[in-house]
Amino acid sequence: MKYDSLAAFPPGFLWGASTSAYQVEGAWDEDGKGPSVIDARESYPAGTSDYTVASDHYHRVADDVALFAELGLTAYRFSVAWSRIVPDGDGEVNPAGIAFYHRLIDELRAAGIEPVLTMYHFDLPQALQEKGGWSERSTVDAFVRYAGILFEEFGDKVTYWLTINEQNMMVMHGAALGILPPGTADPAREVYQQNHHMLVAQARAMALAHEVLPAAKIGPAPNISSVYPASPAPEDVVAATTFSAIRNWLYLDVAVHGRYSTTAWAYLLERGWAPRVDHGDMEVLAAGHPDFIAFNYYTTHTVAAPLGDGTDAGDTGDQHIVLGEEGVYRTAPNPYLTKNEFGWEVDPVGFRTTFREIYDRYHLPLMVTENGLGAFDVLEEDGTVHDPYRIEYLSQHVEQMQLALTDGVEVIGFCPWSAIDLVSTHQGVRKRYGFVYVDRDETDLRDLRRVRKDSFGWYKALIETNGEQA
Ligand code: BGP
Repeated sequence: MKYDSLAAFPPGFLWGASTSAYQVEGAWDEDGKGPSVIDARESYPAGTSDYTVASDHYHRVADDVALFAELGLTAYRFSVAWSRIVPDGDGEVNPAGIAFYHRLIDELRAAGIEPVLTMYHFDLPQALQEKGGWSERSTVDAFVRYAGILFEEFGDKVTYWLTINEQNMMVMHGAALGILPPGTADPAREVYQQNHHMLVAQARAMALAHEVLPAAKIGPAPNISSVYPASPAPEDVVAATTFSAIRNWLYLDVAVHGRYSTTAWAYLLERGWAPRVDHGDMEVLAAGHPDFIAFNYYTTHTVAAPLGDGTDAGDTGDQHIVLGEEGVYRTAPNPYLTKNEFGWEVDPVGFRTTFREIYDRYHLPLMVTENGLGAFDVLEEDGTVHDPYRIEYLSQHVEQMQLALTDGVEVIGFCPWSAIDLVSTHQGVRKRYGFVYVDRDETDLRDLRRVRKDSFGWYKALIETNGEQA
């Protein structure tokens, strides 16, 4: 379909940007914060920094929000560190942690920026992990209690709530993202039990939000992307639909409809990984309704039928590069796509397809909570940072988002990753995503100075014109 003209972004469209607590805040053990699984991680990829200081946002929150205001953001998506609010996950509440997020939210509101709050972004309190983490039902209760604390404290200041960031990536890459203790027997079986518990926790949190905050809007925030068959061979198409069910719909079907995707459930049964579903769980799942769907999008995936010869499977430890699963699907190169410096395929058109797939399936408003390009940005001697590659990536994705809007998809916001440079999940500080450069490297914190990149000016102009690209 080719349109003569594209639909305009609606008034009030949320032009945002995203971060997460452990990647940006630092102050990992200050003011009563408890350790999270991220802080307790034993090792980091060779040569990369830990998260103890990150971008030092905790100490620079007012200055950072001033920059976001200058950028013109109308929304800012951030996460609350669970262990800042409840240091051991389910015990006493930490008033200093609460105060920090009040300060952040108040600064945002004063600047006219809509807060979009993620309740949990990979950083489970370590104390809960030591008690079994998401394998235990008690973690479900702890999450719902934590959600209740957030609703009570921030409910009159926050409209948009996200439950769990990229639950699907935590499940599919549990070892990489730290939810599975090393040495877990039968990790895949365990991780799908954890997944079920997270789904129950999410449904209860959504129901609670609607009970105590009638005006709130709450939704899940998985990473969703279209899956292409490597060829029109029917077997490749089956592999692609299987992978899409396992990767995408398993999570959203439960969040929206309160039931598992048929294909995903068949896969879990066949593998012997179907979770134990307790009496009452399905009712709980059915009672949790999202008001919108948030999703993160970086790339698409292309898969072929498995060969079943022992070579289908692999795992790079990077959630954006999938290498297949023995007997289920195998990855295939997509000759139509280029790759970024980290081997992730770049697919703006796939963004539009992903929008359509989600919207046609659920008919709920969509908010993009991550999309962006990681790169080795350079701070020039004259204090500038030129990132034309990021501008190109984002403008192509905005164009496809506008096409999706024109297709009739209800898109309510776009929050690229990331508002400011932060510590990446896989490649440390060097891999940068922000509109604002943070002057530090892996080991040398230098002055952590903030520098506006060229993309800062580009995004500011885009927001000022409500998405009209030059
Ligand atoms: C998403 C995570 C983010 C962020 C992003 C980029 O999966 O939700 O926290 O890390 O990916 O990934 P990376 O930092 O590995 O480049």
